[in-house]
Amino acid sequence: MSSAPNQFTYALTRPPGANYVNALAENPQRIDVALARRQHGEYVDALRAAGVQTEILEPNENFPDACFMQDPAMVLGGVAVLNRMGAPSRVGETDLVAGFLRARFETRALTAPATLEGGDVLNCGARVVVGETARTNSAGIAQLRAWLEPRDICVISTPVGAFLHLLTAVTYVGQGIVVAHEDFAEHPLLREFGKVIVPRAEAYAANTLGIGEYVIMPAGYPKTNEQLRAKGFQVLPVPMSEFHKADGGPSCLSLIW
Ligand code: CIR
Repeated sequence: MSSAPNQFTYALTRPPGANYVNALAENPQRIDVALARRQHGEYVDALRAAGVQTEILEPNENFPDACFMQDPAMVLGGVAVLNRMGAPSRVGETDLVAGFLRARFETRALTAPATLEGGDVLNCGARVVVGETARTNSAGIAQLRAWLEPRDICVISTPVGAFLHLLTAVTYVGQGIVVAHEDFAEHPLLREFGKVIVPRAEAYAANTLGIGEYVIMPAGYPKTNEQLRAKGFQVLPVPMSEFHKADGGPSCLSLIW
């Protein structure tokens, strides 16, 4: 297990478009797009406060979930991985970022029958844990492993159960510490980590974004916030109600490296 902090320096973000009202959601609710855009602005402010150079792309009106930039691609071990989305309505999102990444990184693209979404990839530096979910299958995990293991990144996989993505249940905030939903916290793969345990009543707060000494988390979850502060992190709470409605949290809104 790595005890290094999450040293991210650059993030790509995309504010929600007008069609964000049609985003995928397990329990659809009415979304206030104007409020979502203001919350996205506060999220970008938090990234910048944490020292991350943050690029803001144009909203995309063809893909309602395109603000969730974590899922269609990722940068791991210096390689940009172009994912193959498991959600049919999101498949074209990878093409929206492929050109940007190809111009800057050596890239690898997942191919059929693989599916893999960034929300299933827990990046702990020298170790990556990948969730097997409705969005990410064993072929996707095998392709990722073949690219990362020669770069000395160990890829481990695990079923995730009832959560949408692995990162809905647990996020890594650096320094050997995970923020884990209490129903996932005893998972054997998390045995070696320090833990912030998120009580069921604060379940949404298990998705965070750790950047160096900072953690961006949803506002309104005091028990999780307090535990993070007690571990020495500078907590940046951001109102996220309109992203919660579409099952996305702070990590989901950035393609970060
Ligand atoms: C979806 O269902 O794909 C979006 N509504 C939410 C994606 C959240 N992304 C993430 O956890 N990385």
